[in-house]
Amino acid sequence: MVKAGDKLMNHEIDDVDYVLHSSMSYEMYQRLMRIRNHDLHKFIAWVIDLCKPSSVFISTGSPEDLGYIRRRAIETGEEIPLKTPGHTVHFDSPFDQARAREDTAILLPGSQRLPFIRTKDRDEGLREMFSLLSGVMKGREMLVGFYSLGPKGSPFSILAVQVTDSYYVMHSENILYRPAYDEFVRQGERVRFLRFIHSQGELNEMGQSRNIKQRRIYIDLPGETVYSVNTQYGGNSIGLKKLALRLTIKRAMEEGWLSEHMFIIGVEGPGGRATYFTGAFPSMSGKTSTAMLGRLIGDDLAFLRNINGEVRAVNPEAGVFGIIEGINLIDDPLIYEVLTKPGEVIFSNVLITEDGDVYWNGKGEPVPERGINYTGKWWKGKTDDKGNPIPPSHPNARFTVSLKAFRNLDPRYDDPNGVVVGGLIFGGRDPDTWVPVFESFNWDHGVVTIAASIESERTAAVIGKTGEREFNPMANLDFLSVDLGIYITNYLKFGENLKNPPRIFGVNYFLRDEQGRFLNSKEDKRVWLQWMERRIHNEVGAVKTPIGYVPRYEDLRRLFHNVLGRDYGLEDYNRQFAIRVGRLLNKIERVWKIYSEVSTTPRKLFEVLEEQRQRLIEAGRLYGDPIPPLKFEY
Ligand code: SPV
Ligand code: MN
Repeated sequence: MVKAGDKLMNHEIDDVDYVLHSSMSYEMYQRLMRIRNHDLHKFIAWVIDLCKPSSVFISTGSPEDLGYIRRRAIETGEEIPLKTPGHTVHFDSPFDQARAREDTAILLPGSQRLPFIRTKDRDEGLREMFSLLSGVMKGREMLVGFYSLGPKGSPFSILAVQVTDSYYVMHSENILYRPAYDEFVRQGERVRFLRFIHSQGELNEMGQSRNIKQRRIYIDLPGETVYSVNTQYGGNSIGLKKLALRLTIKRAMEEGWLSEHMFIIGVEGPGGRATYFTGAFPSMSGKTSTAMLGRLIGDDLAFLRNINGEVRAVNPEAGVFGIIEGINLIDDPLIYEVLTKPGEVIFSNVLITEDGDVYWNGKGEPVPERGINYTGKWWKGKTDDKGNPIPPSHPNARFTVSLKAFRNLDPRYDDPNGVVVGGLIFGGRDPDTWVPVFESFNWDHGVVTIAASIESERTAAVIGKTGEREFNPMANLDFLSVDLGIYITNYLKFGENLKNPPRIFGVNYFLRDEQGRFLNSKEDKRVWLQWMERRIHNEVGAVKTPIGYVPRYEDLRRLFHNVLGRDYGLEDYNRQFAIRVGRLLNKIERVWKIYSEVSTTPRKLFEVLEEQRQRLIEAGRLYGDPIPPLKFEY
């Protein structure tokens, strides 16, 4: 067992130069030395000393270096090339197909605890981690990559270093993030950077992490370091994605901005104008499909800052790690095109067909008879140990691709000043409570009753049973690294200093009737987006209800005609937009209870919830339950 002394904990090591010199080629050493930052040198030497790689590759992000990583990913079998040029497939272990909540923890000193967040004693966690990482890279090459979260040279952006022994992980990051070796060289001693250390650990004969029981993902806030071991699934291994989010949320709290689990899109309104929205949805709840309806800036993460009284946003990422299940030519033509044309795409956990192509669940083609998937050889009717059918691809199978591959990319996706945000959208899988689209009365009301109150049925993006209703404020709960009450307080404060705060909207694509049938079709969200776009420009009125502003029937009827070319019946409107008083009151009760157990919850939250409760009770007394929206028009 490695002893975790202070030196080890603080990434300190003697003989930095000797370690660096003796563990890598002169060429690699020079690449590292070109960055004049002693902290960085110390850190790299420290990881080498701990993980004992047999060689080290320092990536400058040049086309040759990117090509080297792509080639090695194939040579080592981490990725399998397909017949379409640029396409490869990576397989994770059957037990490593999604984010592993149980194995992920924020390290905190002593017995500190945070509500809803898995925490672990820092000393204990680091000791365990160092022992798992000790010598883990023997016989392997250690890869070091430099990236910028956000456009290079932007006031929003944060630099990061990834160390990994997986070519697949680095290949993914080369697609998903902006290479920034030159930025490190330019900033030298001034660089403050996030640190990510990953090892896939021992592999089985299929090249999958074998020691899943020892899978650990530990987030060390003071050192701005995340450790990840014995896992390959992107959400656990790609440091700059959800692991970095824990660190950037912490920084955002300290500096008064927002680091969010949100897409950023431009929605085209009349005359071709673009109005920018961010959108937060729990994974697999319509986020990507909504993002694709606009001009794309980002599909998953956003940094939001108050710049001169306006909210501006940038995407820390430069690519998409998206869910592939159900993507087909009819419903998602833009993504389908990207996934079927030649170009750099990493598929993960899909089926490789006999002719070297890919198949995924819901591709809109006949299911192949056989192929290869994450369980090895696959055939129609294959079952697991418990006799459950194994589908061709995993429900959380993914694709990794550059944003530049998308035809609907917004021209301002790399703007260092970001785009002005007109509206924030929040949604979840809610069968019976929220209406399909509505707008809050103001910032605080939206933050509290919409964003901080999201509940959603669990999906396959997380290991565990699907379908259960889970509380998921801002769709960001899985990634919180700070106390929930403080996170909410920061959100409310952020709104105080805005000259023209963005509107806050709630959406719900999953409303069902008593028989479990969806009340809306998939394409209805196009109409909701157009309604929100018009609201921001004060071009449509609304019905004032106890939960906020709801669309007027005549506006929706017009929009359904213009956007989808179809009728929208009054009956549908009344059913979809009914105010479900009892259910809404129950929801307030659930949310109230949760926050009342968080000691740092701002008083404002309870005030806003209480006002909403009173409005609902009063409306119920006057009009019963549910209340057709027309009742509120007078
Ligand atoms: C999500 O599950 O929210 C994702 C993929 O975007 S992951 O990287 O696993 O978080
Ligand atoms: Mn996500």
